[in-house]
Amino acid sequence: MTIQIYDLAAANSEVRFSPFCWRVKLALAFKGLKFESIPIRFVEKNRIAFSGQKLLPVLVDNEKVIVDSWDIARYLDKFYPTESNLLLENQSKLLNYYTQLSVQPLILKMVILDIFNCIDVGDRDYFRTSREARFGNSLELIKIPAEQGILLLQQVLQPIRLILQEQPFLGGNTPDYQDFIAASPLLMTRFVSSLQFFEPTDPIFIWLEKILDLYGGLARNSPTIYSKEI
Ligand SMILES: N[C@@H](CCC(=O)N[C@@H](CS)C(=O)NCC(=O)O)C(=O)O
Repeated sequence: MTIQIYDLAAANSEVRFSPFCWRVKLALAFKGLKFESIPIRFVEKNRIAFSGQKLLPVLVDNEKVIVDSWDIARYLDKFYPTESNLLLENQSKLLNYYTQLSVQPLILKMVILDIFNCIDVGDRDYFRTSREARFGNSLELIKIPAEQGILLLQQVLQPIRLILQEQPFLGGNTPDYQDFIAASPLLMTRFVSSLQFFEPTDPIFIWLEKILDLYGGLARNSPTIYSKEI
C-alpha cells in the first residue's frame, strides 16, 4: 500500500502549510517514495486518534504508524536506506531544536493572522484559543509587524546564511534533512501569505528557490491561498 501522510490543511484542503508536514513530504520525495497526503483540519484530530496523539504529521506505512517528524526521518533512513546518502547522514538534532524553538515561532508570529484567515471557519476558535494560550496574548498582539519580523529573522537566520554562502545546501552539494528542517517554516509562509522575506540576491532566497524546485517542484507546485486553479 502507498505510504500515507496525514497533513494539516487550510479551509481549501489543497492548501497545506504545516512546516512539520513539509519536512516529511520532502523527506519522502528525497527517498523517491510515492505517498498519499491526507488532509486533516485542526478540529479533526479524531481522524488521527489511531496514532495515540494529536499532532501532525502522522505517517502510515502498511501496518506501521509513526509520529513526530524527526522519528519519521529516522524511520525512513532505517527502512528505506539510499545508496548515496541518508537523510540524517549529518545528524541535525541541534538544527531541529533551533528551528522549532527559535526560528519557527518568530515566523509563525509574523503570519499568525494569515494562518487564522486561511484555515476553515470551524478551526478558528481552536486555533485562536490554543495559540493565545501558547503565546500569552491575543492573536492580534502576537502578530509581529512585517518590518520588525524581517529584521529579527535576518539575525536569527545568519548562521544558515553563512553556511549557504559556502555551499549550495546545508547538506553540502545536495540537500538532506537539514535543508528540509530549516526551509520548512519559510515554505509555510509561501502557502498562506504574500510577505517577501528576502532579497533575490540573499543566499537564503537562492537556496529556497532550489528547495521549491526539488523533486519535480513538489513544493513549488503545491497550491497556495493565491492559486487560481483551486
Ligand atoms: N514535534 C512534532 C511537532 C508536530 C506539530 O507541532 N505539528 C503541528 C502542525 S505544524 C500540529 O499538529 N498542530 C496541531 C495543533 O496545534 O493542534 C513533529 O516534529 O512532528
